[in-house]
Amino acid sequence: MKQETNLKIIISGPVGAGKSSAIASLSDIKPVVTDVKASDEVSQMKEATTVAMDYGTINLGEHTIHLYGTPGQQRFDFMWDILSEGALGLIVLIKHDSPDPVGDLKSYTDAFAHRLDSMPLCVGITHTDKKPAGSLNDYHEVVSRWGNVPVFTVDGRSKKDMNLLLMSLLGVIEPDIIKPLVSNL
Ligand SMILES: Nc1nc2c(ncn2[C@@H]2O[C@H](COP(=O)(O)OP(=O)(O)OP(=O)(O)O)[C@@H](O)[C@H]2O)c(=O)[nH]1
Ligand SMILES: [Mg+2]
Repeated sequence: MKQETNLKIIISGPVGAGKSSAIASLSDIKPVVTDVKASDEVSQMKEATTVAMDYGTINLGEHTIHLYGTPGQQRFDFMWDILSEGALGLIVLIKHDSPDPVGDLKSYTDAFAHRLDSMPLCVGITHTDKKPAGSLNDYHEVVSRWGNVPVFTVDGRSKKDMNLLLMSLLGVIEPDIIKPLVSNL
């Protein structure tokens, strides 16, 4: 009998990058969300923000991918490490139309740096429909210390885009399991 495997993937990145949207578009189950009405400066940007985590799953036969989204806000950063325990890969989503998106990628990858020597990383640049991305070189440069890290423009609301990004990560972790995902494209 084939061994069932559970793969834990983390999605992190700043407020409004599209982490909750991404988990909702990828998950086979209704995602678990912990969004609450935003207070403070976040309320000027969006109505609700994640305070603990998002959770969704993708069933791939004998493999189950467990997706955990972190809160974007820095004040909940204690959750980032708790959620990352045992994770096999990290997706960082960056909101391209923010004031300093390259700086955001630096600070979010720095926060996970202690895990990134053993945990593959990929990067999704969102909101490029609002502000065209042009070259992604500046983003690539930030993550070059971890080797050939995939950096794609994605829309967090698009299952197709998010599947592609997830596949680029899983291709590094478990190349065999991405076949069923290809049929979702
Ligand atoms: N225009 C545009 N909107 C997007 C994109 N990705 C996500 N959104 C929207 O951006 C808003 C914020 O998305 P969320 O998924 O709540 O962001 P989050 O990263 O979970 O944010 P926090 O939980 O507050 O950290 C939602 O209205 C999404 O529908 C994108 O690529 N382009
Ligand atoms: Mg969220």
